[in-house]
Amino acid sequence: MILSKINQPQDLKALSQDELLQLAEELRSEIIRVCAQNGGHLASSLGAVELIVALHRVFDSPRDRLIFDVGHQAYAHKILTGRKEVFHTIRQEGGISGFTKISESEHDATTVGHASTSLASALGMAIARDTLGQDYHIVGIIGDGALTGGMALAALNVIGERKPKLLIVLNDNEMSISENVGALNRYFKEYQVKKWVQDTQKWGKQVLEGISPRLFNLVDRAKEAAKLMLHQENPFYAWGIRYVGPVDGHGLPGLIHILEQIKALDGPTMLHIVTKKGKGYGVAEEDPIYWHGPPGFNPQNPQKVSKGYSWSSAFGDAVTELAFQEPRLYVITPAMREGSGLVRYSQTHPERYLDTGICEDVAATVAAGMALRGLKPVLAIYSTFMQRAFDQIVHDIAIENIPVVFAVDRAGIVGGDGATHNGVFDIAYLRTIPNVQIAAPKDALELRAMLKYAVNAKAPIAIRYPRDNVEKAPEGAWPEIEWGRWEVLKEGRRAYILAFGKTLKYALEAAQNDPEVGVINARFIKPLDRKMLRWLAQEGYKLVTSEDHQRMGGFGSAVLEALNEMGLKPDIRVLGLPDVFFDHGSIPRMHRQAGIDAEGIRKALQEMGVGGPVAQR
Ligand code: HTL
Ligand code: MG
Repeated sequence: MILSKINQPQDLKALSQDELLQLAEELRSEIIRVCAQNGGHLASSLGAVELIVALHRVFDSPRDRLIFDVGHQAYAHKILTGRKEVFHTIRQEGGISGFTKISESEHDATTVGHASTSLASALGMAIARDTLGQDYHIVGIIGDGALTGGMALAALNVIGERKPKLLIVLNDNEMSISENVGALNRYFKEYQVKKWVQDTQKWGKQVLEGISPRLFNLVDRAKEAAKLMLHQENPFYAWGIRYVGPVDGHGLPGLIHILEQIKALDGPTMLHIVTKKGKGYGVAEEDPIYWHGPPGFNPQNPQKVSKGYSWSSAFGDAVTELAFQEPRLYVITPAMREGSGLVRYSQTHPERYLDTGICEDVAATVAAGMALRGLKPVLAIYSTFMQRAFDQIVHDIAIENIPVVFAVDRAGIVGGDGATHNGVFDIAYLRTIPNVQIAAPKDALELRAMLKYAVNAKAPIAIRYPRDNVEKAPEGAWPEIEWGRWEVLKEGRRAYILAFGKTLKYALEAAQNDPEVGVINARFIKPLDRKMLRWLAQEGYKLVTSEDHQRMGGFGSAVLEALNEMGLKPDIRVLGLPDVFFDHGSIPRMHRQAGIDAEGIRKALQEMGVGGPVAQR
């Protein structure tokens, strides 16, 4: 085992070429072994193994800064930078993060999880280095998917103007989570790769000669050739960025050689490498979409497992059906077709489906444009990624009350992906925006009712639901919903729990067999059901609100504000997530820790003198 000898990246410097090749294979096995146990971003990390070995061989981390985009492809980097003993804890509670994280290792240049940040971070660091008169290398590593994001493209614009010494590695596997989209992607795929340019510029020749001519062709694999382009017509030249590539991202010796050459260059350089997502693991190469981020599996006999019927599937089924009734309905996804449950929709209604790439901001304003000109846009978006579209929601949508429907998925704590992916701010930031309405269904049937209402409404409406499974609703069922009205699920003599979405099940558990405690499905978060709230307060019921969302500024805050405005002062406790970031781990355990589960609700009731603890009943 070579890996047993590697504790720090410097240990790579002494390895022979054969040992480096063996190390890459050992890293692959370790990544597969641990992903089989814990689940994780398998295919992306397998595709970046040679790149990461080459980078650590040529550069000198942590002095040199390696900046990964998203951070989900950096597993080999984690193993090589002192974390091999804890690698098996990845994404588990108390274990290491599934992404790069500053507080976890000095080798992690940034804390990430969201896409398209690496180039801006690299630029900032390069400016800091140059301003402070320091001397080290900065490498931004960005996927072809992440390069579809406006942040990345806007950063290139500044990089091309300021021209700091900086290496950008474009790790192009032609895949985002699903097939990558966009004109730049098409350019790489169709035009540039076909166009054979063997530049005769001086150093280009040197580079060419140095590369073992590995046989490689992206478009026509039968055509064997080593490909290196150093080409003036490349679009990055227009930006003032030197472009080298495309080169084989799995040819380790060639990669090391070319990185050594580029290292000496001044100004910004983009090295375009072509990789295969899932490289080295048959099933992942064949189906990189499923194996992008699978749950655990048997490494000897890797099978796809059904993750059950999720809220995302419930949304996907509903919107697919609704689109038959609503010919102007149009669905937009910012690069999350699978995660948002839209595979079936995209096949059933391809003419009313748009994947914008990883750019939630653009997706939101595109939706606004569609709505202004007669379509009924539904933007399927994760709560955490919607943070990227805050200003677009304010400025392009809400000011003129433009009817865009937001299907907000992964609302609440998400588990293994951790702090970067938790969807725990959306209520707080949406509810302060005038005109925006927020609803949260209790089940798949209510989701259908809300969706149908929202698609025909004259206002921006967000419908939020969690990362969880849900019972399937009957096809063809489109119940009416009384918009803005809460629903009493269980009557109580002395107290009511106000909950919605995921915390409703905790509320029902907390109230079970206790005639004193009732439960209200507070499915409208904005506007609140003030009528019912007034009645509850005036009747003297004690109230507990509970939400899988930050307590600050969330649903409970909204209830307190409304009571205050109405001059009512019931005995009330507000439960929600505390003012900290929750890392990766088990969702139920984090809910327990935050005190929003049945136990926590029970405890709050007890403090108000209602009922006993769950265990005693
Ligand atoms: N939107 C934003 C702002 N950030 C993220 N991370 C996503 C959506 C979701 N997402 C990923 S990984 C990924 C997406 C869209 C695809 C990235 O493709 P890329 O890398 O080509 O950059 P590859 O997987 O190696 O091909 C995660 O949330 C992990
Ligand atoms: Mg990719």
